[in-house]
Amino acid sequence: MTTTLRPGEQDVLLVVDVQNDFCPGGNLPVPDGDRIVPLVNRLSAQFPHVVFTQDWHTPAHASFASTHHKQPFQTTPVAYGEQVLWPDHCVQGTPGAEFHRDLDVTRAEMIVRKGFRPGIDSYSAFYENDQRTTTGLAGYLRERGFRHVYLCGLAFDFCVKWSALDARREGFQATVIEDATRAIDLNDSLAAARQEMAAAGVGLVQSARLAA
Ligand code: VGL
Ligand code: ZN
Repeated sequence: MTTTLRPGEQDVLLVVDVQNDFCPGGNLPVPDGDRIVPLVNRLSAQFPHVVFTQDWHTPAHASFASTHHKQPFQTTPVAYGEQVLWPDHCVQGTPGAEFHRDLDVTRAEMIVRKGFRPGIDSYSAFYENDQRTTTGLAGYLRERGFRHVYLCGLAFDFCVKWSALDARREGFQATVIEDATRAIDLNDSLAAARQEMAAAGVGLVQSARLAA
């Protein structure tokens, strides 16, 4: 028998990148990305505290294939390692960067924007891809007294994974609510993400575990 999880004052729900460009019809669609929206809304009503992230790139961002005159989904070496080159997505101020229209953000206590430095990508809500430039989220969460970060959103194998790993690195407990995520699954990135998260002590639960 598994126990029911009852989110309390030390728990925060982190809703990652539920934006138009990551949904079908967007520029970097995650398969069925929009299907999680009703569940994410339900979860954000269940948690006493909710934080959202928003991928928020400059035009001609370094993570865009077009910037390098390359095809999307290739990788290229950059100062901080290998960078996957993505289709242009979540450009600041464009419709693709907006939250999905049905996403309920009314209970957002904080919205973290990331990836706004032209030369560096940021998958994680905590650190940009150089793993040193901070978004300030860890300090915010600590100052608020949170101990346990629950994650949902898009995409499981990129921004959710990196955020969960960095939450652990920053000393938080981290649990991904799996059915409230969807994956891109590029070159087996889904299986790799599961392994990396398990090795880092990131928990994986289904939303049914949470008290209604
Ligand atoms: C994401 C690729 C590029 C994500 C963001 O939200 O998972 N993936 N930018
Ligand atoms: Zn991005």
